[in-house]
Amino acid sequence: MDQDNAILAVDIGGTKTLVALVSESGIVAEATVPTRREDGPDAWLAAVADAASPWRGQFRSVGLAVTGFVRSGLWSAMNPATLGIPADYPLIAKVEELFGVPAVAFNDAQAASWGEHVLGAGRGQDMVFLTISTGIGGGIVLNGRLLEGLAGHFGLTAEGDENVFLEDRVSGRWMAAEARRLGHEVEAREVFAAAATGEAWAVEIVEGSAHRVARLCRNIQLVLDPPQIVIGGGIGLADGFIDRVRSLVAPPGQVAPVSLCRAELGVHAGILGVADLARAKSPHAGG
Ligand code: BMX
Repeated sequence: MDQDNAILAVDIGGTKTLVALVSESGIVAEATVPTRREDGPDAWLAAVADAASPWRGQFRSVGLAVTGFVRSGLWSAMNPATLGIPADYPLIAKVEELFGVPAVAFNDAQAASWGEHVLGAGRGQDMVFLTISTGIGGGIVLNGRLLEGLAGHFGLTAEGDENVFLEDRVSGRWMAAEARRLGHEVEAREVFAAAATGEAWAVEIVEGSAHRVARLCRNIQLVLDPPQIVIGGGIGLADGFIDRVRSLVAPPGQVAPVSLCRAELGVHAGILGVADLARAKSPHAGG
């Protein structure tokens, strides 16, 4: 491994945090820790430092892919229900102090889009990426360029005429809450398992979520008409979910089909994407 050119890549999501040492040829080592939602960002970063301690001195910069909004090195929640990040948390400054190397930060789904564009299902093509997990994140690659800022925050679009975010009616969190409302104390994973055996309450929840994702895909197509929409995330990749979305996405009478495909990099899209972005932002002196 070219140690001088390795990146410590970190993906902080609303449920778990993935920490990896990534060289130019791929992932060298990785660890997953839970994102302890109540503990706050100092504790989340301490857990990252702990997980990365075996790799001290082996990376030249840190790439962060984080749920929420990042601008000028400051990190904030868009939807505190996905993760309660305090407003304008000085993410880059804290990470640079913690690790003593430069850091870059991107939204988690935007980083994952870039990963899928460079190495995965969207290789070499323009694409829209959707990750359906704790929330719904997204990213847009147009003319080979990743759109940054708010672009791709599809989960925060309004749902119906209610004053709620789309992701609050689709995501894993919503599925578990809906199951509880219907008398089943289970997580999203178990909702899928029950739906697969035909339990009506579970089928209804999965269908409801898939229906709203299908409508979102149709709207994305009407705005951007990307060659493909790549779907990832724990819910997005759950058995049968994409097939359900596909069957709902093109009601009769509508013209062009939406091209949906599965993300190829799975949980690694964010860390692979952000490692590539970190490398591009601070090219190694030697090349
Ligand atoms: C929310 C928002 C996005 C994020 C998406 C997926 C917050 C904290 N997050 O829409 O920035 O990309 O969730 O996040 O406002 P994940 O945690 O489900 O991966």
